[in-house]
Amino acid sequence: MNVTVTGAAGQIGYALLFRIASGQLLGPTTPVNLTMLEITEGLAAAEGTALELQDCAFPLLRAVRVTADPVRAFDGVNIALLVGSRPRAVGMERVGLLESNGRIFGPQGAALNAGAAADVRVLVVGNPANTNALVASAFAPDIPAERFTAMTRLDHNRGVAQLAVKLAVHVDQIRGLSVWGNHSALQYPDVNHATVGGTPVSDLVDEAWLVDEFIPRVAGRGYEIIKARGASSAASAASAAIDHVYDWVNGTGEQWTSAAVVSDGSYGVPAGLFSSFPVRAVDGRWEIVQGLSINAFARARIDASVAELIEEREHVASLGLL
Ligand code: NAX
Repeated sequence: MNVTVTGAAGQIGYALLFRIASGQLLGPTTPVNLTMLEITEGLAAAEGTALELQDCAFPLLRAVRVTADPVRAFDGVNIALLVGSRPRAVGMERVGLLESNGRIFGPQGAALNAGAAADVRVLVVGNPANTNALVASAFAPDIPAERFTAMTRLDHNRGVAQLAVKLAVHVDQIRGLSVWGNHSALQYPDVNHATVGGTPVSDLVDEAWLVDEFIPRVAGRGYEIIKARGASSAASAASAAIDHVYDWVNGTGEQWTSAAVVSDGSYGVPAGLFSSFPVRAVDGRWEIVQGLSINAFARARIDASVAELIEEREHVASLGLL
C-alpha cells in the first residue's frame, strides 16, 4: 500500500510515521511504501526522519520517499494523511486561516485527483480539518467525496477516556459515544446513547457534570495539553489517525466511532458539509449511524457546531476555493 503523510517533519508526523512503518496502520501483513510531503523548509528534517525509519529495519517498510511536490507525493497513493497545514499566527483572523489553508488543501486535492489510486482514502488532520477536507474534496471532482474525511477521532477518544476516569471503568467498556459537528471548540461530544457495560451513561452521571465539566473538558482538551506540555497534542493525535484509518479499512463491527464525513443530510446536517457523526465502517466505507434520537439539548449543540461549518464554507466559497 502506498501511504503519503503531509507535514511529515512536524510533531504529529514524527509520532505517526514510525507507527505506520511498523504495521499499526494497515496491519501486520501489509507492506508499506511511505512518502513524506513537506514544504522546502521542512525537507531536511523529513530526510532525517527517513534515515531513522531506515535504521528501524521495519520488515514491512518497502520504500521511503521525501518530496516537496504534491503531484509526486500523491501519485498512486492509497492512504493520504493530510497533516501539514498553516498554523494560526498571532492576530490572524479566522478567514485568514481558512484562506492560507485553502491554498494548501486546494492544490493537494487537485494532485490527489490527478494521480491517486482508485481506492484512495484521505484523512485530513490539519486544521481547520473539516473545512480543509471540504476544499480538498472540491478540488478532486473525480474522487467520490466519501473518500475524504476529517479527524474527530481524537475528540472521540478523549471523551471515552474522560468517561472511563469518571466512572472508574476501563475504556473498552464504554460504547456509543458520538462527536458531532466541527473539530473546534463548538464540537458536541454526546453521551445520550453511550453505555458502560450495558448501563446508559446518563443513568450514572448527572446533567451538571456533563454540561459543566465533560463537554468543556473534551472540547478544550487541546488547550489543556498545550498548557501542560508547552506544545499541542502530537502522539495522541497520531494515535487517533491510526485508529481512524485502521477502522476505515478493517471495519468497526457493530460498535461505532466518530469521524467527520461528507453529510448526506442525515440529522439535519446540510448535505455536502464535512461534519462529525457517529459512524460505522462497513466493507471499507463509513456509514453514518442512523435512527438515533436527538433531544433538544443535543439539537441545539449540533446546530451551533453545524452553523460554524456553514460559516466556514461560506468563507472559503467567497475566497473562490470551492
Ligand atoms: P507542526 O507545525 O509541528 O507540523 C506541521 C508541518 O506541516 C510542518 O513541518 C510544516 O513544514 C508542514 N507543512 C506546512 N505546509 C505544508 C504543505 N503545504 N505541504 C506539506 N507540509 C506542510 O504541526 P503538528 O503539531 O504536527 O500539527 C499538524 C496539524 O494538525 C495542525 O494543523 C494542527 O492544528 C492539527 N491538529 C489536528 C487535530 C485533530 O484532531 N484534527 C489534533 C492535533 C492537531 O492540533
